[in-house]
Amino acid sequence: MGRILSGIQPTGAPHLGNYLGALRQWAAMQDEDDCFYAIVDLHALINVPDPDELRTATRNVAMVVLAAGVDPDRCTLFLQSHVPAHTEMGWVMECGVSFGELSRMTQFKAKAEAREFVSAGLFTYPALQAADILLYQADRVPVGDDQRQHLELARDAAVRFNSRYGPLLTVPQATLPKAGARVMDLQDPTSKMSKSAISPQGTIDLLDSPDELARKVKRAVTDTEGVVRYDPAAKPGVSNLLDLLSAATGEAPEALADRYAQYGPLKADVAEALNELLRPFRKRLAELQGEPSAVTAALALGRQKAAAVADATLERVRDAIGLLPR
Ligand code: ATP
Ligand code: LTN
Repeated sequence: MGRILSGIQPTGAPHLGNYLGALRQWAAMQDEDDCFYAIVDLHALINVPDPDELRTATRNVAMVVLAAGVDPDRCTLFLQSHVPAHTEMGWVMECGVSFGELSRMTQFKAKAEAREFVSAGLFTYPALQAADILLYQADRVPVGDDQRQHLELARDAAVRFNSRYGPLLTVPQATLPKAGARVMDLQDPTSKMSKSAISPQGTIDLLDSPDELARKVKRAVTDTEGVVRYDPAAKPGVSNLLDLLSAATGEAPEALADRYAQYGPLKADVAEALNELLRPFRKRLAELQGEPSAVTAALALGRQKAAAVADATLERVRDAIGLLPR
């Protein structure tokens, strides 16, 4: 049994990329591994969200995670801010990674460029992420492709810590799904599907109705060649549709491509397969919407389980680096 940790931010509405890249793996791993899943509300502060929106987003994301099949009795689901050890370990990590390392993070560069107010938190964010992971001594971290570089930093931070202070922290590994690790925007298939996309038509919200989903897939940008072929570089739109079908059916995108002569029928099948895939998710979500107290109870239980593990690691870290006992 391995130790797993992953996180999702409570910013905006979760989308199909979050589901295929992360949440689906989260649910699948909980039977075989000891899983810790954090809703990283402290990370969301880097965007300076409106307080009411943050509260709503946090509850909604928790509900979506539960609807995706994450079961609070078989894993630990918690809010990052409920376990103060994250902030303390975050500072330790900030002092253990370099300015140069953080400056090389491509996500920082991309996000900093796109906004006027660049918070210091946006810059140090990967150090807090490393803290999230290392506090739980995670062996594996199920994430989408966009998180690879942050995971490398967490690994480097663990290796450096261990060589300075002794072998205390587990060096984690990223686990990417076979299909769906990088779902692209339907309107701009060279960018990843994102909560912060310019056109909402390019992002499939997990709260979209089946009809809305089908409409967005039908309007997905393709190309004028009119040939169905899997070639992500030359045909990003069509290849993204094939990747989605592959993620939903488990078949290889190249093999799926051979079955279609036109874009219309491919789109129809993608929409149908995705709606079928999301059917159990939507059913559970509707149930949970009727019982918000289930979410509160899950998070209260998770907080206790998470704090026990995180606090134990933090005490050892404090001692190793030379802080006096409290
Ligand atoms: P934003 O889209 O605003 O940049 P985000 O959705 O990437 O935010 P999170 O909510 O923290 O940020 O992501 C949760 C998980 O979803 C992470 O493991 C991330 O790798 C994964 N993920 C995000 N976008 C995609 C995508 N387009 N394809 C596959 N996985 C994704
Ligand atoms: N950076 C991640 C969210 C995140 C995370 C983590 C993922 C914060 N802490 C720990 C895995 C493990 C994101 O933006 N998707």
